[in-house]
Amino acid sequence: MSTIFGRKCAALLLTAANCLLFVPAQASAADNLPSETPAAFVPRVDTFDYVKRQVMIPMRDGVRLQTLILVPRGAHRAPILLTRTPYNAAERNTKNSSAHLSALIDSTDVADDAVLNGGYIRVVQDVRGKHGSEGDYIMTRPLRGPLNPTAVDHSTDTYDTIDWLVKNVPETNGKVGILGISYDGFTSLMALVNPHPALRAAVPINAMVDGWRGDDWFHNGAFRLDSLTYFHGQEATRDSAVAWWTDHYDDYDTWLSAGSASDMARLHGLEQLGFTAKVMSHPAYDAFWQDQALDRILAKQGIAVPTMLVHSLWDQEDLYGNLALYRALKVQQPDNPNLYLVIGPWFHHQERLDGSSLGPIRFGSDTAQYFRLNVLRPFLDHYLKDDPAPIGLTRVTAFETGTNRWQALATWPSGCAVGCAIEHQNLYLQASGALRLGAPSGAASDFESYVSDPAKPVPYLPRPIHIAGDEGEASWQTWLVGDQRDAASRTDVLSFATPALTESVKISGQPLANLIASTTGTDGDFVVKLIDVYPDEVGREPKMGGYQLMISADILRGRYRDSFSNPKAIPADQKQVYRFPLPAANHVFLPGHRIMVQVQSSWFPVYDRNPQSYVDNIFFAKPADYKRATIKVFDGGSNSSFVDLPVVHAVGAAP
Ligand code: PG9
Repeated sequence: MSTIFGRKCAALLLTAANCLLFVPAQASAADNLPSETPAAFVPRVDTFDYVKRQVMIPMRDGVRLQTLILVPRGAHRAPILLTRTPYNAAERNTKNSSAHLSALIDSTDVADDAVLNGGYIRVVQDVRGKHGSEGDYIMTRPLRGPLNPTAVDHSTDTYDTIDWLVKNVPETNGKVGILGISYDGFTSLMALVNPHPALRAAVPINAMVDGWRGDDWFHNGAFRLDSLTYFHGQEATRDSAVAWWTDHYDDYDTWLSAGSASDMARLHGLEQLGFTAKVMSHPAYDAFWQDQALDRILAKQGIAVPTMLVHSLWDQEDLYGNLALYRALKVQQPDNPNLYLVIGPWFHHQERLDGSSLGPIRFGSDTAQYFRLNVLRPFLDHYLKDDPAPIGLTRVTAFETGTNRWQALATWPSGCAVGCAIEHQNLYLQASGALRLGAPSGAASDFESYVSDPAKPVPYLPRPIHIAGDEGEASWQTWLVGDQRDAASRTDVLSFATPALTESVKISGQPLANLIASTTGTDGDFVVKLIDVYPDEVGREPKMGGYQLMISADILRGRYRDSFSNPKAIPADQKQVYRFPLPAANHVFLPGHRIMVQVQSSWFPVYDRNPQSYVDNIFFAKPADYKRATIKVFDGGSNSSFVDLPVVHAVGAAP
């Protein structure tokens, strides 16, 4: 660059200050108006209470991953908290430009307390193929092996990253913890496969563990339509900058008018994305899904790093994974010294936000803050600090809903710390909408019926459903606690309820749906919802009068009733058993409340519509395949459908 300083002034031997005022008469046009922008501006950051470094860390295959490192100023022998994300590390932690770390590590970061008050170094990295990182993006990239023939995966990338961090961040004590929510929970779990020796703690929160069984993509074979918008956001571009478009205000109309999931995918050009084709060619639970399910993988190899699994009871995205993993690990090693579990009354990722309420359900205290300060922080400090305090936590910390209290437990599910036992009891669906704990009554031929029409599927929220934008986002987050009265008043939803309870009923663990049903179709979905019905009027909370709160609910695609990997048509008009576990609950139905079970055959547009006539692959169902069907749910004598409840009973002292 040619500057006045460089040429004219130097000749005149003027000081820089004088030179600024000197305008040579004979200067050429090019020399006259130099850029006012320096070649490289050096920002002044020495007053900041932190040091920020943005580095490209090389992986074993030469690909470099963009990594943001935030070090509290003056940190010395500080542990590192690492998160690996597809959601833009730089955007997440530098969107606020401030001299204060507290403005960068805000409520979007579940680790804020540890970093701001505990002196941890915060590191956030873009996974390969996303945002500032190099390399190829593969959705939830499977481990090296048959599904991933390359030499790299999230396990190796985490290993290489930790190796670099402990060698290149002078302020660290060499101990690293990994934590993250959802996708970042998945990457935290991947770090546990062949872990780096410096990895001393992991906190996978609401992690995606098995995309088919009950996390983001499917539940028991029913496809979650919003997955398509996610594929689009993640895979269309590296920077996730192309927006998904809609053509109706009401999502119900948007998805219904599109047709099948593959029709919608085509409408948005999703055949260009690698993962769309993979998902659509694996509708059943085959090796593609089984071999990347992290509960299976980690149960085989065990976990050698202290790990705190965190589960949300009303997780609208990853309701299955962490508890499935906990179960699998307990089977493999019942007294695993490295395993902790937290169960909280939250929606997906609410752990980092305010946890005083979920929709209209109030918990009497900020449960998320309690988790962050009293559970997460002691765990991290114990395993990552140099001179750790005793951990002071039991193996399981669970929030009991209904009574709204934290429980310190030895294992899950256990109901209470001492003095109780779990006894499975069947809650029988009975004629005229009755529901009964104990022996069923009536004749084996009794049934209730409804017509399930794919042209008018049951909406999962009252219409219009509009999830885009902040307001809509709130209804997505809270939909699992949405009032089920709208559903109860439809003719294609069956409701069965107990009388008002005279004493409380406490459940802990997974209820199990056991429907005995027939359909005039050759395929069909079954949704079973276990509901707490509030008393008709509620003094302090009048709007909760009669509220129907889902405690546990899920869907089963009928073709998978006997085998998740080998679907088969349903013989029309023949009784079949549809038996499937519902999500875990830790709930007390209080006196005056009623227990309700609802049964329906669609939940739209969270789940794609079952055409109700058997086709080879529902992703490609044609308009003519979608048929009305009459469903009979049997509810008498030996054919009574039921929900098996894990009921907690006092043994000796009250629980
Ligand atoms: N539930 C989201 C997700 C996780 C893993 C794979 C795909 C989606 C998330 O919130 O990150």
